[in-house]
Amino acid sequence: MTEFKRTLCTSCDVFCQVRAEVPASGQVGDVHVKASDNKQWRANICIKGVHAPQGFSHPNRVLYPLRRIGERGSGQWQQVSWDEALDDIASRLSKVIDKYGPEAFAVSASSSNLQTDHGMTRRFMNLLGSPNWISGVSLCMGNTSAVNRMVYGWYPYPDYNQTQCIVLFGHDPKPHSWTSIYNAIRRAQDRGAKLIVVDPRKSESAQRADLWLPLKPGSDAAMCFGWIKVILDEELYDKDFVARWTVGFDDFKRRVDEFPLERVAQLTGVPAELIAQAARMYATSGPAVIPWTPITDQQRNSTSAIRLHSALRAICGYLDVPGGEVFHGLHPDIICESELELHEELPEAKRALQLGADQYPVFTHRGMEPLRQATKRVWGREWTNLIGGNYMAHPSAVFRAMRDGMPYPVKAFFALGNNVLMSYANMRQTYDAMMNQDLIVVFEQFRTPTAQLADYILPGDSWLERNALNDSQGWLSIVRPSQKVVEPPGECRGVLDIWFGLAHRMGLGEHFPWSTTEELLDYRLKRLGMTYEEFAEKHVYHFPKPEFKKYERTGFATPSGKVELRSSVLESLGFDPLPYWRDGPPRDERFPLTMFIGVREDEYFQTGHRHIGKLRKRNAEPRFFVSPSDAEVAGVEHGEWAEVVTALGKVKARVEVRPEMPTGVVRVPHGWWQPERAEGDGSLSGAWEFADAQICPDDPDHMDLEQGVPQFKGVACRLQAIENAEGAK
Ligand SMILES: Nc1nc2c(c(=O)[nH]1)N[C@H]1C(S)=C(S)[C@@H](COP(=O)(O)OP(=O)(O)OC[C@H]3O[C@@H](n4cnc5c(=O)[nH]c(N)nc54)[C@H](O)[C@@H]3O)O[C@H]1N2
Ligand SMILES: Nc1nc2c(c(=O)[nH]1)N[C@H]1C(S)=C(S)[C@@H](COP(=O)(O)OP(=O)(O)OC[C@H]3O[C@@H](n4cnc5c(=O)[nH]c(N)nc54)[C@H](O)[C@@H]3O)O[C@H]1N2
Ligand code: SF4
Ligand SMILES: [Mo]
Repeated sequence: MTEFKRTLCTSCDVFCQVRAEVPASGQVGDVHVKASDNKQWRANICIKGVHAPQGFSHPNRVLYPLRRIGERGSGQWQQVSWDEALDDIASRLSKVIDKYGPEAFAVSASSSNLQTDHGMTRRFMNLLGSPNWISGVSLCMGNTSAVNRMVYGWYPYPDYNQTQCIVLFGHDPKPHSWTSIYNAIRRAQDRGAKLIVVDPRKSESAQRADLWLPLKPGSDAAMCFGWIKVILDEELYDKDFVARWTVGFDDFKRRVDEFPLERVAQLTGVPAELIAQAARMYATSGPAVIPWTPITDQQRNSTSAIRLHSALRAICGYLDVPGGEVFHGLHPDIICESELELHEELPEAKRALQLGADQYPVFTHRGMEPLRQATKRVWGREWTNLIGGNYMAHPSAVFRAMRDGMPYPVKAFFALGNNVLMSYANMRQTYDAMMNQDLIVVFEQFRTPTAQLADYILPGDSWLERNALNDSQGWLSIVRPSQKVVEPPGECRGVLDIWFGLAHRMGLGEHFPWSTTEELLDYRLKRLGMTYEEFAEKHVYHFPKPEFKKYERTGFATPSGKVELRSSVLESLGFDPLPYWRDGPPRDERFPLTMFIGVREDEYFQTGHRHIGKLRKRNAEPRFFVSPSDAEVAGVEHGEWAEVVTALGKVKARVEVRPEMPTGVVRVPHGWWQPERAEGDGSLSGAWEFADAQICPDDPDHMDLEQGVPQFKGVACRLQAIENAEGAK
């Protein structure tokens, strides 16, 4: 009889539950991945999930630990055993620490690592004494969680099943992009919920929306001010909630009054009447939700925009109510990752050394410190790390310390399931930073451009080859098991083998009393009195009884215990306590257009998957989307190779003339390189031609003030034919 396992797909970061057929051969390439038949969770699956086995059985997969033997980046490797690799890594890491201190050790981790490391990366670093952990979640949801906590102490999740109105600020889930959210939105619309889409482009979601607001890229914060102005002026807000549960309303209202609709219309390019209509729809349709969106995570006014989303939820009374946005809290009976991370073990003096916290504190230890007591009061723990997005160092500051040794040297760097070089702003800086390291370890499945610069590549297992538990990194109190389907090929292993192996070699063994992933999973479940195996057999998901309006019992986890429309935390960090609008940066006539990075591609997750034949066939090359008139002005034709240039650099792709693109706006794709290209020729397999990170600036003018997130939406650029390019290759 055919055996199926219940597995969570982590080929992207929405973690659909799928059914995987166990193959007789035991080979990952023979696994069939199918939609789950679980009625309550509904069937969610996309082409990346279906073709994952093809990706994991690809001949280029790294199956054994590799040690660099030539120059860094030369593509010359020697296969070594895990023991040899870990012995040498432990010895070289110890040398760096002896010479420069533990803070000279930095780690960059992705969502796939966050899903599988059960807090062990932070645990190892905290015990060692390094605060310099960074992640792509600093510009995707992790930072949203940090800002949300400053307003009302936690990060809520939309109740799609009962909501009456959904507002998408740019976020554009599609059948093959964040499939489970796409399906949840469709179901909500089918039962009559309204959909409002705020997007410069008529996206797929915009085409299905009741209202579409085509704003200028980067103007989301201004748009929110407009909505709130209407809601306050027309008294559409929840006065009782505001009176009882918010602080700073009068100051907040005065700030909002600086945004009459004519001004907002001018800042956003959307007619005042349409803005007012959307605001009324949001405030009066019944409980409404503004799902998380990466758009406001990646803007120059990011902190203000996220705070204004939070304020909208609060003043309309949509927090922690059915159909609104719900505070899940932590699962009471499962040992959470925050508990395992041991942030309390990192000495105060080391926390103070966290890179970038002086300038951009929001998601760092310094930014989170004022919330510690309140978090304990409401959620029972001083240290809670939501979406892995709290207590992080600032990425650009870490790369500068790696490159320049300032304010102190960082000389050992680990990249865990993260194509670092291509996944932050300013790729040249990241490259220079990596070239100045004594030790680079990359934990990967493939020889990505980042891995090509490593001293060691350690081969990682895949989601079909491991057991795991998932609670969406603390966002949900719903815990789901993910069952191993086949044994990993070659010597691929989980990330825990790295930390357990290094801890034992570096004198931290007593803090890592587990020898396998399963032992750690058993430990996490011990309060339920079940082993992992029993749990995974018995439960598709496990959650405590939902409770709404928990704040009536506990208050909010902010210093005042209320929703802080005027933020005491941001004020204590030296920032404007109210949300604001910051104009600029000044226009430069060399760059007449505006670009945004985004519109995720169905076939790939971020920088990955381009080696999978069936997917690559559907989508072979990177594409700019351009309006017909901009293509004409730039003198480029549909289908031709062209460049987008910003003040920082340039990137190459084919021109795709698209009628839905607004004039003046260019879409640049994220994450392109060519895995089929040999390594070692200096091109980093095409990353130097195609990676968007080359044109994303991280200077203060292009960064948000409080978090320092780079502006990926709304950067000045020009589009040009390749022949005319200055310094073209
Ligand atoms: N320039 C730029 N930077 C960005 C973005 C952008 O648009 N432009 N987007 C940002 C966003 S929204 C996000 S979410 C982040 C995403 O950042 P990440 O989630 O880190 O995504 P990638 O950088 O593509 O790296 C994923 C790598 O992990 C490897 N991998 C996948 N699964 C596993 C696994 O199970 N084990 C191991 N060991 N390795 C695995 C893949 O081969 C791939 O190389 O990037 C952010 N950074
Ligand atoms: N297939 C696939 N699915 C994915 C991913 C993937 O790589 N591949 N990545 C996942 C991840 S990590 C993320 S973060 C999400 C991202 O996916 P989405 O949340 O959908 O975001 P994007 O694709 O970056 O851009 C979506 C929309 O934002 C609009 N936009 C551009 N600039 C602005 C602006 O300034 N304001 C507003 N309001 N809108 C703007 C664009 O026109 C576009 O329609 O997708 C997830 N889903
Ligand atoms: S949307 Fe696709 S890639 Fe993402 S978790 Fe679901 S099946 Fe996997
Ligand atoms: Mo993301």
